[in-house]
Amino acid sequence: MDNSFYEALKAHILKFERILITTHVVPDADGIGSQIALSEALSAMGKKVFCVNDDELDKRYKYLNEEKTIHSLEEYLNVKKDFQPELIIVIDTNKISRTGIKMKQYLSVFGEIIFIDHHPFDKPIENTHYIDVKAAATGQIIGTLIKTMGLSFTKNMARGLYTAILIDTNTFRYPSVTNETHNLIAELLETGMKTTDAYNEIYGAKQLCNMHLLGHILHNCKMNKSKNIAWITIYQEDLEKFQSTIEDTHSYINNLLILQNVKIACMFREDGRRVRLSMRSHGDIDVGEIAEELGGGGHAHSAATVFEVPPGYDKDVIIKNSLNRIEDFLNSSL
Ligand SMILES: [Mn+2]
Repeated sequence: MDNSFYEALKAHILKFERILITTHVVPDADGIGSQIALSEALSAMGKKVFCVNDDELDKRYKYLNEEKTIHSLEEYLNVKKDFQPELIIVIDTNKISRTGIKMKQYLSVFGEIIFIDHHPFDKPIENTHYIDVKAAATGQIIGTLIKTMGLSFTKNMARGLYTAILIDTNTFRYPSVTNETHNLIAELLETGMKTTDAYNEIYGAKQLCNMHLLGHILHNCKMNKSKNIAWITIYQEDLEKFQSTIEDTHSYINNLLILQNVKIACMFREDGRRVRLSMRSHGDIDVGEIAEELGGGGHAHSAATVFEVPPGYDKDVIIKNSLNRIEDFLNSSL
């Protein structure tokens, strides 16, 4: 994105003194790391900033929030005192509805809202939606914005932004990774931040039971006849048997992309009366498109949706039907 994008974004934000930064519900490291880095940058410029999310952070992301920069909405309402935001910044999503039910309701009284995001959006509104779909992560946009503000990165900002980009690119594996991404990473590392700290926190904190669950799930991995779609299914009973939670299975899908000729990888996860579907793809296959058709959304190479399972319906039938639609979609894309 050209410089004018960042200059406009910077000018927009710096008009305000009291700023609230939020992200999508069930936030990932891109949202959280971006919130932390932007909040530190704006505080350094003398702004009063609160980072507020619909819910508490998942335990696996707590290490990013050592300084307790991010509050749940409930916590924030208790500690904010007379703080009244003049500007709301929504990060890593472009719809207010994605901030969560409680957050959306709280934000509904504020007029000045901007979105900083890299997800595709049909009708971005000028001066409201600062969207760069080419950015590998929202963390990359925030990193460039901080540089545009003339600030130097701190180690804490670097860890947040590095983790944001690491997670959103599946450890630098997606085609969204460019020279701009790596140039920014180089600057982040100049702060003395250790790549292994981020990597080990995110990927290296598994329990043995979780390793056994991964083995069990991958053992049951399936492919279609053409061997270009691979999928795994994780049922509630698997989680119970291996004393794991649905959060532990977050990155399992990435293992499927190493299969020869695979174009789309799918992971179905049973979550109460829902089935969560995550998809990854190689090459020109845009799984964001099929995810949208199935009621969800995402990027070209990483997308997701959720199916509600009505009473009396069989989850496996829902899985089979969606696989058929994904296969039709793939055949029409090849
Ligand atoms: Mn993102």
